[in-house]
Amino acid sequence: MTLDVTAQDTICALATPAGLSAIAIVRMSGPQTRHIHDTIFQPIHTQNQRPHVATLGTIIEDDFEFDQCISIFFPAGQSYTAEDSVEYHVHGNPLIIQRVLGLLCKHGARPAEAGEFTFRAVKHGRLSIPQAEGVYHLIHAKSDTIHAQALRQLHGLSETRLTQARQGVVDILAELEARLDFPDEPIGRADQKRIVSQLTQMALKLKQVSSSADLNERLLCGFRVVLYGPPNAGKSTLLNMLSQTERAIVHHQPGTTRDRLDVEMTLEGHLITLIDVAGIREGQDISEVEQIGIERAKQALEEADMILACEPADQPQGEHPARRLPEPYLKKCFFVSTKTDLGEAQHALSCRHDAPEELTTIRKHIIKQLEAAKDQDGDMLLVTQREQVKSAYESIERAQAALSTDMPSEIICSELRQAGHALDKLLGHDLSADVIETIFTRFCIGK
Ligand SMILES: Nc1nc2c(ncn2[C@@H]2O[C@H](COP(=O)(O)OP(=O)(O)O)[C@@H](O)[C@H]2O)c(=O)[nH]1
Ligand SMILES: [Mg+2]
Repeated sequence: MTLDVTAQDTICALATPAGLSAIAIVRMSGPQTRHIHDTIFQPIHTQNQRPHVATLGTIIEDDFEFDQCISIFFPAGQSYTAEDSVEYHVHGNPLIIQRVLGLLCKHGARPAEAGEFTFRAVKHGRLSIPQAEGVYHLIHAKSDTIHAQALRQLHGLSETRLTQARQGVVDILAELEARLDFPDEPIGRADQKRIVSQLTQMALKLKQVSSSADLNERLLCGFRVVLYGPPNAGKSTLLNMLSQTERAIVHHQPGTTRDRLDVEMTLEGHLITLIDVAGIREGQDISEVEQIGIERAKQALEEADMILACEPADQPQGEHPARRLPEPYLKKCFFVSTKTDLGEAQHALSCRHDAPEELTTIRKHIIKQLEAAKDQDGDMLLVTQREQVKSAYESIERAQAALSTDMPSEIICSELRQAGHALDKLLGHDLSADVIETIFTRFCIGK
């Protein structure tokens, strides 16, 4: 589906889940809303429905009553989409819902595409893209962390670093362009040293947002913890204990786990995905199926945010397969002694399948790693359009290089404009208008 940026028509959709419910909400938005609403809705206690006020009435056509319901009318400029909009709180019978939607369409509305109400809110400047993504995550959040972030984002609180960087772009562009465009005005020379330091700050802010976005996306999908080790180390047992489920098959026969198993759980409000995989071993007697399982286990490491390397206390302490992993993986490893009731524990983290306090230690450790991995100042940003942020900081870095090598101002301005446009795509502002305004207010050009 592609949403039509130029769409001027009126859309309608069910805003609540399909199926039976006490109340269902049908929404409509667009220029024909007022007309369609006046045609099909008759208030019961009043002649004139007031905006934003829940009003009891009937949905009626040709004397046929569809439902008695509440409607709320939001005039253009004061609605979610910025267009005339209305909500009908009808009785939640699919038959009624279909009839109401059918009636709206008969009078000129059309069924909305998925996400189209929020898309219109962005198109009309009511929401920035990060705010719209906040709305998405508010609906889809599976953990307290993401829920809290979604709200911050909806309120626009997570855009600080982006808006600060953009403001920097506007200010510097105004300074440089004022001198280019109005050479006869007595503006003086630009303070090159200050601009370089400003650019450094801006590039840093954007780099932080861009690099944190990767990890934040991980937090969104669940911080991934892979249980890794030899067969029969108690990995599947540990997964069941941590997730308090019986999802993984546990058996004394080595090689029981073959397919990868992902189990989602929340830990102190964070979404965690525990990943159980086949045990790693080498030898002639490995079947083809077991070998495929081992390969999948190794592949799972590529996605791991943390590797719980399980080292069984009851097996001869040879070299643990995790110790042979390349450095980037090794850094993510935490060695846990498992089956500690059967032998000497080797590591600070240990686990016996019936020892809750040891499991608590492991849980705390996972949280510690997750907290350490999060964006340090906590100002995470959940955006799918990360390439805009990346492209903005790359342009700023090029502008900085151009300035340091005394390139003409035109080149620096062109890079800054690219950075500004990339940020505008996210934040929905108008760079040119802001630069012109800044030039005229700051430098009093033309007086
Ligand atoms: N005594 C003891 N046995 C355990 C412990 N953890 C797991 N086991 C047993 O070890 C065997 C292998 O466990 P499993 O979780 O399937 O190991 P995996 O191959 O690493 O997934 C099973 O018979 C488990 O019951 C433990 O802490 N103590
Ligand atoms: Mg297993």
